[in-house]
Amino acid sequence: MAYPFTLPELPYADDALEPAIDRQTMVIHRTKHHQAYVTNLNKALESQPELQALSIDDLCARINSLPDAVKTVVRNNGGGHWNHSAFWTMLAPSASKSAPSTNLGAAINADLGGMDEMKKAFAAAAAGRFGSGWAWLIVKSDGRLAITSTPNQDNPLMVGVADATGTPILGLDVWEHAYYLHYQNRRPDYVTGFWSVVNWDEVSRRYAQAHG
Ligand code: MN3
Repeated sequence: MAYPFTLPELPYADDALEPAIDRQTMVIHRTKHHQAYVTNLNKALESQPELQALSIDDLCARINSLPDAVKTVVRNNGGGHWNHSAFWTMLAPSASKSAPSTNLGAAINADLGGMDEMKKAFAAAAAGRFGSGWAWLIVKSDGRLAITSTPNQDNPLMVGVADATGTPILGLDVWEHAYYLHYQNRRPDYVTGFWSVVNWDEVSRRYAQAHG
């Protein structure tokens, strides 16, 4: 996946995550907000042929070495494209009843004190992120799991920009555009609803890929 970047289709229907995430929020979020990140990223790279071959992962990981002319716009819009593309796949209808793999479950126990403690720490990261940003479950370079959060559209692939570095395996968008139509100011209720639509099969796949 490299330039020109395109808006991915959802792997489920627009209303498939209801009641946790409503159809109207999903439609506006993907076709307006995510589309704007894709459009602005492509526009920024028009004049940067040497960057056009890079994957979106590489653009995020190399954010600090990008030319000053495009660094900020790629950080905001490339981050936005990576984050949202991942987010859609990390969700699934609650009826799918997925569960963490044996390996991921063991790592959550060993590194984060178990599933309940992990959810508590993740919810605290989501609630504590002032303004707009993301909460993350990541695999650090030493292979251990950690919970973190980032402002705006930063993500943990961005060395020295995000407040922790690693490979995100689960993320939650806590921008108001992600929940305000349905939850208004009740971000903690949105986080609670989120757990019912986490795609643990995908999170487990990302864990296996990141952990080796
Ligand atoms: Mn968003």
